[in-house]
Amino acid sequence: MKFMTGDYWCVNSKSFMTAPIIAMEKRMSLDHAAEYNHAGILVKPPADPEKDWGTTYEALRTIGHFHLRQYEGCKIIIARHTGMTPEKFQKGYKEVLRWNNYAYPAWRLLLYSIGLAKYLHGIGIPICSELVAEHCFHSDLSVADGYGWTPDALADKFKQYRCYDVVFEGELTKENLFFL
Ligand SMILES: [Ca+2]
Repeated sequence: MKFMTGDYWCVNSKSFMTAPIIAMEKRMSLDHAAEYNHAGILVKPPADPEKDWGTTYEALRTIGHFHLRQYEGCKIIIARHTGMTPEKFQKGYKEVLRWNNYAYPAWRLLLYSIGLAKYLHGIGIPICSELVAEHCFHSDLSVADGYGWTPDALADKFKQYRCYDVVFEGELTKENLFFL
């Protein structure tokens, strides 16, 4: 199996929010480049080309479980922490499940735009990429608690840190997922 439970992904979801988020990420990123506006966790890997392509846990309008196929045709990067195990995944998953069904804290995007997201997080509802980073933290695979991470910062980390393997980067298509 190419993909595993506990893989993380970032996507350019081509939504109406994609362009403003990416513009903001470019301003925040040390490399002044960004191409991904959303991120999530792979809970169940893609198994059937004719079905949903696997289950995600991610922060959309609400935080919850969705399916990877919703990003068909979008550019995606899927990466794996070299230390990820089923036990570590479960440990982190149990923690981030406390956000299940919470509404997306859209107001925090404003904090990102003024550079305060790392410091102001109220009761703590994470945005999409913070949910991923928080999972990583509770899986004992990161020392950062997760707040302040953008999808671009995650993608840069996946590509540059030796503790991550990029399992796939490219257009999310049936051919690429199942037949490459
Ligand atoms: Ca960047």
